[in-house]
Amino acid sequence: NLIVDTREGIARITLNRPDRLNSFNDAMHAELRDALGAAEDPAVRVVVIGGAGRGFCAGQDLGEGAAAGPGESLDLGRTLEQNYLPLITRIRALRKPVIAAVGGVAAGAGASLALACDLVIATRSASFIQAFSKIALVPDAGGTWLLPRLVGRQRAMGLALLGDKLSAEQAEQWGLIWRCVDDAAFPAEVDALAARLATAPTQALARIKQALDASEGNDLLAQMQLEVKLQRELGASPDFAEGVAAFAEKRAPRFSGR
Ligand code: LHQ
Repeated sequence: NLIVDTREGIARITLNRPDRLNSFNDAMHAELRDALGAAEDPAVRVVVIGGAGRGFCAGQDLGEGAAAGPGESLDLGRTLEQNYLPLITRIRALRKPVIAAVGGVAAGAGASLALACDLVIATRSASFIQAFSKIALVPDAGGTWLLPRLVGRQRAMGLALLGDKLSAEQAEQWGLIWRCVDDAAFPAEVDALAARLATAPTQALARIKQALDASEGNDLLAQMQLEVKLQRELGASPDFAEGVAAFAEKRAPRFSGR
């Protein structure tokens, strides 16, 4: 259900159930948890999550057993607690950038997965669908938290209440995603972005991620105090020494990620 390829500091994770638009079953969740665990290895400096075939991810697999039959009840909360909460928290906690490479539709919890990543790059033909309300559910896997923070209350409301398809171009204009690129250029653009981040000062990137995430709950003073702590740590890092030396010597830095 998953293809993992780790080389040159880049862990590429591909959701691989293309005939179901890479929707999640328990097995794919378990494999993704393992892959993200393995990506904690310091040799991995950036993670790319993409989808096989024409879609990114259509959220929860709505096949067999997805809804209760007459007189039955089904605990969707348990699926979220066991699968989606650990997935999203793992991505946010990972001390390196995680890129969502969205080469097609991202729907339901598949959209939440993409939006929980640190940078989202998409093909021009890709789209984002808050499909939840269409099947009488609420955006989950962090959706109700992520959406208003990314695009504001009004656009979040419109997306979540109506569940219409949002084009990648509109998503970029709204700030829901980082960039959308022409379909033909997409693989090269994803590679270039990943390679750039894989040769960047990883410890600094990890702390940038930590600080931006912490800002959601901090006031200005608390946030500046966090910056003091993080900058103090980074001041002792080999990559900071290398960055300053490279600047003085007017050459490109060679960051080790330490
Ligand atoms: C699928 C799926 C899918 C199975 C396409 N499952 N087969 C929910 C419940 C429990 C707890 C946790 O949280 C959640 C959160 C959620 O994620 S709820 C939202 C779940 N996702 C959706 O509601 C999206 C459902 N899919 C669609 O609306 C469409 O497939 C989209 C708009 C994404 C794409 O449309 P098309 O490009 O027209 O493709 P398609 O519909 O023809 O799909 C291709 C195949 O993939 C098709 O199978 P088939 O055998 O007919 O070729 C679909 O049945 C299958 N597929 N999504 N989620």
